Amino acid sequence: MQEQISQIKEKALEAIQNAKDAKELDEVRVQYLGKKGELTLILRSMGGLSPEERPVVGSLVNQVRDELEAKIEEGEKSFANKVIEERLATENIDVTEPSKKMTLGSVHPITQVVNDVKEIFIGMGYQIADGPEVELATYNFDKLNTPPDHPARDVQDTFYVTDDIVLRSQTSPVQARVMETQKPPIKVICPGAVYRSDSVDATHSPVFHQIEGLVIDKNISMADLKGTLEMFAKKCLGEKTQIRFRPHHFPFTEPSAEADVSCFVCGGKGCRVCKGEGWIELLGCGMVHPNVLRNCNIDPEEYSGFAFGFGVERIAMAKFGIDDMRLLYENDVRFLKQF
Ligand code: 2U9
Repeated sequence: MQEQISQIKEKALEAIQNAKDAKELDEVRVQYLGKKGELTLILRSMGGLSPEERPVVGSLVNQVRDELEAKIEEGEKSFANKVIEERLATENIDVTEPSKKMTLGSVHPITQVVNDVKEIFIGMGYQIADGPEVELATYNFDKLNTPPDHPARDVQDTFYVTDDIVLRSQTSPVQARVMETQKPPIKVICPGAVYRSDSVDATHSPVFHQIEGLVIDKNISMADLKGTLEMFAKKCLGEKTQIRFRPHHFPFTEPSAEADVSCFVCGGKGCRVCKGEGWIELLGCGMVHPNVLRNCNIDPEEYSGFAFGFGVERIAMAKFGIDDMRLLYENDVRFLKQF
């Protein structure tokens, strides 16, 4: 039997030597070392050997199997290297070949306005704050001096999740949360999506974007508000931009105002964008109501502040000459890539 094993070994080594590729090598492995391979059959037939012969033959078969496996592995490595070498010799990369054309996206007009506004206010020392879009009614309304019977709280206007939880209708609750957790001086702007129960048309959407700002410190006055917003208007819409304030009413500010800017398209002469007025409504603003300060644990005897807010879509539409808000949400790249 030992003679037979050494003949199998010689035959197998020769077959390994003559294998032309990895496939032939694998066939050799199956023929000698596979389940029904010649060497495996020897192991299986060892039952007929005497107890003295069995360990000797067993050890020899294992030795030959290890040797053949090592040779086969060596052969496999050599064939794998050959494949790589062949590829390296025949394939080459043409670094001068033009790359595949990629379609580049563009920054959405709403994001462009948000980014511009953020940059301007960061330049004036403001921080950016955000908060939940699903908000407690207390933060969206009560703390902002908007009582339970106020029309803005009607189910016709606001989306209610439960009696006490709403989709925020403004980003003001973010500022209320900032006031509760930070000590003055506070200078923040809060950009984000807000929700109102409006039907979709050219100038309304149930989801739109707002940016609100808040400044709280000692001795903050209406003069600070006017100076800040004038500077913002010039930086955002051009140095020639004029700003004017009209009295208004908001529950969370007193006094309150709306601010218009001279039309940045016609410079105030009257055109399609300003509808012949020469002025474009920009934002709402005012001095933070003492009740709001108290509701957010800030002493109105020690501190005062101003706040403002505007809709991002309205600014984007005026700035880019877009006459239908729905275009901003359709995400048609042919429209978006113009900006
Ligand atoms: C706190 C106190 C006061 C934020 C303000 C406005 C005026 C305003 C609207 C304009 C159009 C939003 O997009 S719009 O619907 N906003 O006119 N917002 S003052 O006042 C605050 C905010 C937070 C704690």
